[in-house]
Amino acid sequence: MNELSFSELVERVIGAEKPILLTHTRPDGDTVGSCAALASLFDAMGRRATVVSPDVIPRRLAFLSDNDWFAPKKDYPADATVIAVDVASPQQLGELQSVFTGSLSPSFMIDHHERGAAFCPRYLRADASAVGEIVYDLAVELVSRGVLPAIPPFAVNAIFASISSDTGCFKYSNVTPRTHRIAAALIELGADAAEINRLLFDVKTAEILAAEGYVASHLRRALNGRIAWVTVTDAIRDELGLLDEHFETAIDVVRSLEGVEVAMAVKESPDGKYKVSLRSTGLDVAKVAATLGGGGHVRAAGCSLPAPTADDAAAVAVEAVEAALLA
Ligand SMILES: [Mn+2]
Repeated sequence: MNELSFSELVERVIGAEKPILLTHTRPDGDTVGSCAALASLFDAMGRRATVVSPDVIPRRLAFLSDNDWFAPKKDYPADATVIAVDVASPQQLGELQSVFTGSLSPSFMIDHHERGAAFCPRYLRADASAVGEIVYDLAVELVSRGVLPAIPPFAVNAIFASISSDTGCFKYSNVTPRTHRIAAALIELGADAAEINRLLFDVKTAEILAAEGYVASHLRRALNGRIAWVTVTDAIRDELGLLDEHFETAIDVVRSLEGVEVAMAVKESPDGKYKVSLRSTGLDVAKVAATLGGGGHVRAAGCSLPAPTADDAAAVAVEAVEAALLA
């Protein structure tokens, strides 16, 4: 699969008729925010975009997705231009893999995952904290070429949200001076930074707080506390009356424990496998995840493990992390 240059990306976006934007599974603020921003840019170019997500979009992202672009569609035009956004591998398209195939196969992808697997022509910028940084450059380029008079206010906010989301509110190691420069430019353009950050990080439903409470009281540790994890099974979710989406911040609770170098959340998936999320303070967990069939970033990665129980899946992941920490 060929790698696109930035100008090739710009040409493809300008040439995209009937754009369909695909998010990745378990959609986060970057994939949703970047799709929303792109939809807004297309809208300003007089083209109606559709965003399709393989999984339900979390309610806290409703300020990005509660609009017509994200409304469910019955069928898709055969001549649509399908664009995968922040999707690192075909597996990350989930059930959309079987929908967007043949004439509806993705035309190109926009991504920032260094160890991703391209499944169509790709524009990749691994130094971007979020796909939102790329969408910002795209928006600026469309304005400077006169394709757009200005970046639409909705896109300004959605790009800010995508970057803030993937940087943990500008806290993670993926933040660069450029990340802050883009954020500053977006605030100058009118981004409501305080409100977006409040919606993304300070508002939690009672269900999410209940899930975090469960996680905080069920932490497991290994290697003198250098590794910590929690397991979340269907049975536990049922018992607590909670859904998978309520455990999205579980990994953040685990990683906040003092002394933890690698945090993991092991969650039972609908496919019967166990989805393992990994966060580290320095260890290359993308490498560890790759040995287990997954991928991601140096300090944030994941994989999906077949195992009889959550504890078995956790044991496999803990062993791999231990080996890497002691290597
Ligand atoms: Mn991302």
